[in-house]
Amino acid sequence: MSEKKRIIFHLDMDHFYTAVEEREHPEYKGKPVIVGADPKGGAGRGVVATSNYEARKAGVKSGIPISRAWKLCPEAIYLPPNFPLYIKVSNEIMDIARKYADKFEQWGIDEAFLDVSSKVKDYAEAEALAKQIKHEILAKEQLTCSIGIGPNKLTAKIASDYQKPDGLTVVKEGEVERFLAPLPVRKLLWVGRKTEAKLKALGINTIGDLARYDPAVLTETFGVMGTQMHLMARGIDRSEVEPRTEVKSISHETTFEEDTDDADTVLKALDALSEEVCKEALNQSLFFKTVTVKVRYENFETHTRSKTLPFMTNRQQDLKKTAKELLQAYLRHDRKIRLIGVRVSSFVKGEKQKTLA
Ligand code: TTP
Ligand code: CA
Repeated sequence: MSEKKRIIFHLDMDHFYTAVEEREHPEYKGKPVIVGADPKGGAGRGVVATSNYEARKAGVKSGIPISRAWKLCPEAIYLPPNFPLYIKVSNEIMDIARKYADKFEQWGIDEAFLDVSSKVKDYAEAEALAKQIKHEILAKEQLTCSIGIGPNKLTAKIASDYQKPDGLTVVKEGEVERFLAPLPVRKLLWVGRKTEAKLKALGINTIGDLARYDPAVLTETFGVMGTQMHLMARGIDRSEVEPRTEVKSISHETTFEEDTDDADTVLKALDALSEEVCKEALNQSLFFKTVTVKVRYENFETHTRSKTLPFMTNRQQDLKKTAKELLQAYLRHDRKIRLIGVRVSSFVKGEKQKTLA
């Protein structure tokens, strides 16, 4: 049975939070801009959410401590995140993109997959359509995005990242393996730093190295993930663009003013985070099943633990209890904690009236 040919887009906004800030404040244009925790003159303890390309040139990127950003780029404009604004802009962009697709899947705040298979008859038409989407977003929102086009989600996602900012990369069916081969394995979805190190130890650096590797050995070493990785390296991905509730997870985290091993302080902060997360889930009428806590110790060693509940909930007491259970193992007298976080996921969209529980 021959499979139906698909054409998939992945759209990703360029340096999203800082791009929105630059749009709102044209005087920031051309200067390094960093959105994240308060740097407090170098003593701040949170992290960078994102930075514009000028700040990236100085080495400042998402996730690094804000104190490090301050060292690298003290002259940057530092801004706290304005989530309500980013969410509003995100919704407007998604509404623009959605209408071009047969099937649409929002992925995070500033990314989306579009299945446009029935809208275009070949890759030339696909490219023209992508230009039209980019044009409409620029005209209406004064923001640029990068779009990747390919025969599946995996290829489209990697292609959107290939030329940034304001990029458009087309990878036709039949060109996928050649496109992927020279890229580092890290570019494959789900390949984290630990897996990357293990692959390097096997002499696998590029996606091409992985594609040529004996799949039996990969499966033996990495289990199901090894089989999956080998398929991905060959550009094979049959997953569908799935319309779903836009939000995949809701999370909040906090960095303590001082590293602490005081259980009361940590648990109090954990309760406050659980309350914030629950409020957001309620606002969006979402019920969750999976709870994850994150702990970062003073030496930056970071752990996460999750639990999937046997029921859907959006009640504060359920989240508080589960988060506490998960965190217990990390409360130790010999180790101080720097940061904790709470995340909920596995959502189901609820009826409005049920959310008042
Ligand atoms: P990304 O799409 O990963 O990054 P970006 O849009 O800032 O930059 P790029 O041009 O490379 O796509 O994330 C989208 C937004 O999500 C980003 O603007 C800020 C937020 N974010 C965080 O808050 N923390 C993080 O660690 C990351 C990676 C992103
Ligand atoms: Ca982005």
